[in-house]
Amino acid sequence: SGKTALITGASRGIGAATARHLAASGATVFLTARTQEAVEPVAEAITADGGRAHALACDVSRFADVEAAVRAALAVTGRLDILINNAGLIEPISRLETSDPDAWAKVADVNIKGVYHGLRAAGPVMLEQKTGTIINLSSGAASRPIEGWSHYCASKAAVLSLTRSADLEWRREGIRVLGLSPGTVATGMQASIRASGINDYSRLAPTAHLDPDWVGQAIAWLCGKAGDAYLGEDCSLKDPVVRKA
Ligand code: NJP
Repeated sequence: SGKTALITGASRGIGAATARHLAASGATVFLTARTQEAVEPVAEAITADGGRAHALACDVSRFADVEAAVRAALAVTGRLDILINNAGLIEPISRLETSDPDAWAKVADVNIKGVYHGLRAAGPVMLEQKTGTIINLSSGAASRPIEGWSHYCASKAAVLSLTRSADLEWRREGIRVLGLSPGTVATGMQASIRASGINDYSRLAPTAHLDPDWVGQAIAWLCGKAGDAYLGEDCSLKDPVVRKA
């Protein structure tokens, strides 16, 4: 495709699968995670398969890290076409009355501020290019409470709200901002949810889990669609409050 893509949280799970599929479609991919060691093997495997991949350390809860990752991509290819704001976490899972305020805030730092940091760092570059696609990983948990998940549910609702704000401000400028809520995906995140034991998952058959590879494929497919292809998730976008030019 000749495009440049930055994927946060690409050391495993949905992010790693997305990086593989974007690279297979011809994009140069920049994979990020908190440590270089965690993300390097994924980038190396993509390169071994004939793709163009770079590994970067980037903690999305720190704006300077995210800005540096965007600058690193620009230094190599001179552009940024795709940003996948995928990094996220749910631990620790805990009912509100016993939750640790610092741990609760950490989930907000990564899941909410991390997405904002991606938008803030990539937005000016894409606005200058007048083209770009940003996909933010939200969750079905955005619209329904799950016991012990208050931090995660609140953070993913915020991701949808941020997605709407960015889409409202930037769609006319040629930038698509999409929110994706994939459902239950068989990754390390699901393993840690089950290990917490707080929710009863006994009624959920293992086949109900999506393969992260399918989700990565779907994300890469969305990124390959023409710039005016748009996937909305909320009819409230029909009547956006738009600042008069
Ligand atoms: O998660 P997992 P998934 N800065 O745990 C990274 C959403 N989602 O693939 O630094 C930067 O396998 C971490 O890297 P490392 C979900 O909420 C999931 O399941 O090496 N990166 C790793 O690469 C999340 O937003 C399901 O630990 C940070 C990655 O994030 C996204 O999909 C359902 C970081 C997490 O890999 C990916 O989830 C759904 C930080 N501070 C939405 N902290 C599902 N799995 O069922 C963590 O609807 N990472």
